[in-house]
Amino acid sequence: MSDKKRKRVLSGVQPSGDLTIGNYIGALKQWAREQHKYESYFCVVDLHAVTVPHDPGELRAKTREVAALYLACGIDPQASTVFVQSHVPAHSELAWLLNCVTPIGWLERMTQYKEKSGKRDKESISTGLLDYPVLMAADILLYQADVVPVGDDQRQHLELTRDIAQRFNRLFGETFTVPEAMIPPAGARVKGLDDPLAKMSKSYTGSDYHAVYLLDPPNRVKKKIMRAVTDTDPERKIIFSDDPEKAGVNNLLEIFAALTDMDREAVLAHFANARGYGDLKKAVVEVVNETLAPIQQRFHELTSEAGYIDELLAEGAERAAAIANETLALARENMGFLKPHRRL
Ligand code: ATP
Ligand code: LTN
Repeated sequence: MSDKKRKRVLSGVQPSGDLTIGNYIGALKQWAREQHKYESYFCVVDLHAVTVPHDPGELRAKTREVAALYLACGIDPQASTVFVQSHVPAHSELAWLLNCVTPIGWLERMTQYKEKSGKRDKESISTGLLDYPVLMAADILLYQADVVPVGDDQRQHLELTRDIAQRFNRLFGETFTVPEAMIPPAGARVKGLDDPLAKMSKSYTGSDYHAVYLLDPPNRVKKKIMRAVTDTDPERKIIFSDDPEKAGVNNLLEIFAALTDMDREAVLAHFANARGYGDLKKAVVEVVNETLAPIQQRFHELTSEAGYIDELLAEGAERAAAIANETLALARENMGFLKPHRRL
């Protein structure tokens, strides 16, 4: 195994739509905060984005956009390695090796697979959708990552990654670091503004009022949040609560807490004198817009310089491949693959 000086972090987002404040709170905000403590790798997981039907032109555009948003949200490309998953072929190859040590029952039990394949018939879902978590395990294990910062919806995939790593190590000898998930204290599962029982998700297209996107202008942010579903509680109680009836208010409070880094007590004190849900919503509009303004400005600067992002991604892929190829070689060796040898 490679001798690491600092612990490693790896995480990724799919270029499968416009990034939401759920992606920011669950993932990017933590990445930016933690990046200097670790040797950090942040990947745009384009191979994951083709597990559901996609448009090729859109995929290319979104891949660049997501990379630019990583930087706009505070990832420092000097300190962290930013790259595109498909630029490092070791991801696909390790996924194949891991496929062959992963029982299919483990994949069939995954909640995300069950939800995404749910009501559709087997002729219309790809094998890739079932195999998605094995590719994710490859992403993580290739970098011998110690820590994986993700939203709560990825907890189960992280458990599976740990199971795969342990099984491989047991079968073929110590090869992979067994990683830990890092889930944020607030906002680990931001809910849809239109439906506070469902996860806010970038690929959901059922309503214009579901998600706030990182590139939404301030007036659109305001419109969406002011229309957010709350409840008909006659007392208009502004409280954190697991009660499904209060899910809308709880979601707004979670977003507020995550973006201000305030704990629950401080948040409740802040709203102690609020007059109804209108005040709560206005306060959330304000912090969301304050968070997004510098991100959007930086995004426009980064993307106005032609070729800058592509160059950075090419450099990132070289750095990433150096680590990934080392792990892949070890996995191949331990699994018993013959190396190619030429007679001199
Ligand atoms: P899709 O709708 O295409 O499945 P998504 O919006 O769920 O996408 P992913 O690319 O699957 O986003 O996830 C990227 C990261 O963002 C992951 O770490 C995930 O846990 C986190 N994340 C996504 N949605 C939320 C959310 N609503 N709340 C908190 N974290 C989230
Ligand atoms: N499955 C993740 C995206 C993802 C990922 C990863 C996250 C793919 N590979 C490696 C962390 C580490 C999701 O958020 N849906």
